[in-house]
Amino acid sequence: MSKLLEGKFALILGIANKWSLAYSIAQAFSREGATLGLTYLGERQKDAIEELSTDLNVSAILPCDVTRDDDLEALTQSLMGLGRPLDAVVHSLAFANREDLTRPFLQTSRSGFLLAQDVSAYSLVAVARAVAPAMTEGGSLSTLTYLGATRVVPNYNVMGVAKASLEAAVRYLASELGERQIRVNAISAGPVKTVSARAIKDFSTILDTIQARAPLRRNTDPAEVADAAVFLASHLGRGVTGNCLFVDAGMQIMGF
Ligand code: IMJ
Repeated sequence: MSKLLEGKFALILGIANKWSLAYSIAQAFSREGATLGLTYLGERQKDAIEELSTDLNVSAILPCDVTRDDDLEALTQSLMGLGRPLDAVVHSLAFANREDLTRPFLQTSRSGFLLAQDVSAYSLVAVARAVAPAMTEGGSLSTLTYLGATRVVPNYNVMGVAKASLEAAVRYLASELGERQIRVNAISAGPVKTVSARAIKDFSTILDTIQARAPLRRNTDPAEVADAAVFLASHLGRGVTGNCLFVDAGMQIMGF
């Protein structure tokens, strides 16, 4: 079978370690023939990403702290200097202060709220603006979201509000970038045991509940999320923009 991303160049932001959804996505993109650019945050992630990239088809590893405009400007310059159009971008980043994911939402500070919005939602807008000039032949921008954007999930709190903002940003960006044939979508993944999720109180109980109640009676495999990202980045996804695709074993449809 021919590969779905053969000849495409994709940028993936958000690999921190081998459990990252961004890493599963990078593996699936490589399998489908894409050449990858990866970004990292800080020196610790640089080493991790260099090690992980050895069995991937990686042509560029670039620093990018999405809260720094300088980094984003440098990202644009690096991409423009590669001499080939960028076809796909995956944004798989989020951060909130840990105490804002344990205290009551009512106690969220202004600075904690703004930090979550900056890293987890505004960053999509900033990344879209930084990468669009390199997407000269159109392309696909996908981000990762979670059910807590639209439903109340215990402890998700300030991240839920940030994901709501992210999902709205997907629609506004899709509307504006459509004329350049750039599609913008979100993938709403069911809970996956990443390092981000392990820190969460009662995470095992959440996974058990999904296994018992989700239509597919199991949890979400990162490889399923990655394959949905392949679809969106590929020719097969050409008619899909401004959308949120749930890859969650069906959990999202359940009322009880
Ligand atoms: C996060 C918090 C509460 C409940 C949660 C999650 N559930 C799931 C997550 C049910 C699945 C994971 N998730 C979808 C996230 O978006 C996580 C974001 C996150 C996690 C941390 C932990 C460590 C930290 N800051 C964080 N910022 C964002 O210091």
